[in-house]
Amino acid sequence: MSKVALITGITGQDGSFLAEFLLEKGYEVHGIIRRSSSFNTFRIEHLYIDELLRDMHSIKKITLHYGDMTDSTNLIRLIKEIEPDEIYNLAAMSHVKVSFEVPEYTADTDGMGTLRLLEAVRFLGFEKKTKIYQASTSELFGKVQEVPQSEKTPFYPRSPYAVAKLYGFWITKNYRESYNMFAVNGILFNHESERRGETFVTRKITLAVARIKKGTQEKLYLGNLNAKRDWGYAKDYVECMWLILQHHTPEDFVIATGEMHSVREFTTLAFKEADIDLIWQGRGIEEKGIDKKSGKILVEVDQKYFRPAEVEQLLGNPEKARNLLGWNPIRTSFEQLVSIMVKSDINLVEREERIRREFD
Ligand code: NDP
Ligand code: GDR
Repeated sequence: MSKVALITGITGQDGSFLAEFLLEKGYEVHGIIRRSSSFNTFRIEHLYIDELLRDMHSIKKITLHYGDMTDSTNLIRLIKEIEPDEIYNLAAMSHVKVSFEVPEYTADTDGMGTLRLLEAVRFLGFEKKTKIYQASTSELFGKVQEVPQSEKTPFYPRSPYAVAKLYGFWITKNYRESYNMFAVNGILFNHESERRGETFVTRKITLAVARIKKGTQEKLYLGNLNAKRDWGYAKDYVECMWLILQHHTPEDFVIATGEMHSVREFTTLAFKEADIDLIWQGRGIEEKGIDKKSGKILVEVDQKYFRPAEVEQLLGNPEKARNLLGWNPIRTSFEQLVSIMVKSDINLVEREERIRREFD
């Protein structure tokens, strides 16, 4: 009998990689998707299009269900039907800056949503059957109290998103301690990929680099170039989610590379990957990234991308995961990550251009 997994947020970056990973492991995978006026399943299309093939070869098994983290009866009904061995709670309003615009919705989805899920499992009497992974975040550390940050570092959230996730973290731990549930937090530092949402800084940069290279965009506007992050590759990180649930005791883990780079460094490297050498001139809001060869200004700073409260730097200490889970923190290096993303976006822009020309 194959194990059954339920993934909330299956249409997101991590959900799509995790679904692939679990299918490879022979799991029967269920995912919750939201009703949307336009397609939101492009990251997992290749998995459920295989449904016909799956029946022929009886290998892959993925089933999608409509639902929402704000709807507790829906969650109860789905969990009752699916009877999952493992739940991965990845659904969230995950954009830090946007959370300042929609704080109440963020609290409802990211904070209360986690409670609804835990409570559904408890209400159905699945405490002993169903393990729960909660997608916690390095944003919990926010205004950092020590460097690098580990499982023992105190939290200081700096956005409505991080405060909502703080509730998610503690309620997961509380249900573990109160009801003896296998409910655990993966405190994941930033992880990126060619499937990253286009408004997160790394993807915004790599897509702009590809468009500038191909001549379909003039400039890239960014916010805080000095912000530093511990950036890993999402495909490597989903394995950790699974490993955390396979560990013999329910424990929380920090997942990070242990390396930190600035937004400016990421930008310079991304342009370099497209054979454009950037030089930086000016300071603060006046800073500009200039093409060394042509002298053209390619990057400017725009105040609108700054946050009301910023997390200046995050650097994780992945020692516990390395020692207890056998996790190799840097499977894909920073340079490889930037290269994967730029190459993928150059291919994407070329494809878009070909299609546009065909229909012109
Ligand atoms: P994405 O933003 O790419 O995906 C978020 C997913 O949540 C999407 O499938 C989205 O659906 C779904 N979702 C949003 N709101 C709701 C709701 N109300 N009900 C049901 N589903 C909803 O995030 P990532 O894949 O990058 O991240 C996965 C999780 O990990 C998130 O919880 C995030 O906060 C957390 N995290 C991410 C890190 C990272 O660096 N990527 C680091 C640490 C934590 P739709 O497609 O319809 O919008
Ligand atoms: P983050 O990711 O806030 O760390 O949250 P994001 O890529 O949005 O920002 C990283 C840093 O870059 C700075 N920045 C910009 N950010 C964006 N989005 N757009 C810009 O133009 C820009 N210019 C500079 C930001 O100020 C910030 O300091 C991500 C999300 O995936 C969360 O869900 C997750 O919990 C954390 O990572 C870990």
